[in-house]
Amino acid sequence: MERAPVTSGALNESIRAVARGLGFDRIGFCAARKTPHADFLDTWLGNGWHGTMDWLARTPDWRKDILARYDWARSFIMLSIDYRSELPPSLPADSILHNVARYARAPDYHHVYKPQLQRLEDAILHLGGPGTFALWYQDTGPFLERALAMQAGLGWVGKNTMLIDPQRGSWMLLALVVTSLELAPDVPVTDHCGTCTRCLDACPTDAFPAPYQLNASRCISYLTIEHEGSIAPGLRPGMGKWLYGCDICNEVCPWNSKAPHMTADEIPDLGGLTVAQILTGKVEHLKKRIAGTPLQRTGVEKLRRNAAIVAGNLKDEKMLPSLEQALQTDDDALQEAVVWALLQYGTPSARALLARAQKYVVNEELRDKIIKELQDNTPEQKPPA
Ligand code: B12
Ligand code: SF4
Ligand code: SF4
Repeated sequence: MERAPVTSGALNESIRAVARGLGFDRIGFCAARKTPHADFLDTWLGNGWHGTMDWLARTPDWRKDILARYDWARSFIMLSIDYRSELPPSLPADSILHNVARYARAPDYHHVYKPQLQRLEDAILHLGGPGTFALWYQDTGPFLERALAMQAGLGWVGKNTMLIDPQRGSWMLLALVVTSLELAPDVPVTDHCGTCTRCLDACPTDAFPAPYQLNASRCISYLTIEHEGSIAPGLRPGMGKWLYGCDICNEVCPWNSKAPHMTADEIPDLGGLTVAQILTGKVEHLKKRIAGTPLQRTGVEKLRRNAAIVAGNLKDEKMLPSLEQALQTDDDALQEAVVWALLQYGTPSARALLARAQKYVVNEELRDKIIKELQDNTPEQKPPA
């Protein structure tokens, strides 16, 4: 096809001004070509580090090099939006927002930024003139967004694999417009991690096999949001309090001390829910409460599974009635997670509940596990004197 005319930096500045006016916090440009570490994706997929996220393995060639998908692509306009989302001090201690990753404590960003991205795409088509192509994407497109954002000067990819801005840290979401316009590229940001290893040391499930590499199938974010079915028991204790997502490798990063403080004035509707309610609430009611937030895509079933694991890790006696109620389900995966949780408590009240559980548990294997556990660990009764 015919190439769009080469443009000067003036067009960059016009696009930058429009994007800034639409509220994007960082705007950068890079060429639509393979990034230096793109081939690492093949190793990553080959190792099975994507777990059950099969959609990531569908179009690796497009992800690595967009020219394999759009032969007209010449440049990327890389964009970011800050989200830090501190919790308001008035938030009740049992609100699930304490157990939800920061980016998800708000309406789903996939919907929120659509109008601005569409307006930017329209503006680029208008500025480029006839023959220009431009398409916006956020998160779900076939792109290595962080690697591209690094090329476009938005930040560097840290050892925790996050894109980090040396001025404002990593609490940001990314988006892009791919276009046929040849735009002057920005200068990539160099690595500022130095000898630091805080994120690698802090990860509770040892999800980093090496710096800059994440085995997603061990990551709490993946386990709580994406993973289908039962979660490997060996990974459950590391999941701690996390019901949805995980922020630990961002929280510990020293570059985030520079991030702007952004506290929501109002508690989002989601904030009124508790882990106990996730376990016991009516499905239809819960669906309404999580509608429009990122939790909606994960769904009530997986959230309940996660809630049982959180209860098992926190061992809060007040959660026992909710666990008992959650046991009375025909969802095998949930029953299994609840039994696991009760076994973590190791207290007389949890054991009493397990003894009653034999009534509800229909899965033979699980029932045998409970019986064995009760037999093995019941203190011997002294014979009467
Ligand atoms: C799949 C996915 C996940 C998976 C896998 C994450 C992963 N690290 O691969 C899971 C579910 C675990 C996940 C978790 C999270 N995610 Co996510 N995720 C994605 C998604 C859709 C694709 C990522 C991908 O392609 N992974 C495959 C690997 C191979 O690619 P990569 O991580 O980009 O890795 C590159 C570098 O590490 C590099 N590399 C390898 N070796 C080396 C060596 C050196 C020296 C260098 C410089 C680079 C380098 O090679 C890779 C390719 O270039 C992107 C959106 C997108 N389309 O890009 C969002 C995205 C990366 N996620 C995002 C977020 C916010 C998160 C969470 C913080 C959410 C949360 N709080 O729970 C966590 C963070 C966990 C973490 N430490 O990464 C943001 C990141 C924003 C930022 N500031 O970086 C993105 C960009 C979404 C968005 N549009 O904003 N995510
Ligand atoms: S998000 Fe949590 S589990 Fe995943 S790599 Fe970071 S610290 Fe580890
Ligand atoms: S915690 Fe340290 S090593 Fe990890 S990303 Fe931040 S600066 Fe880099």
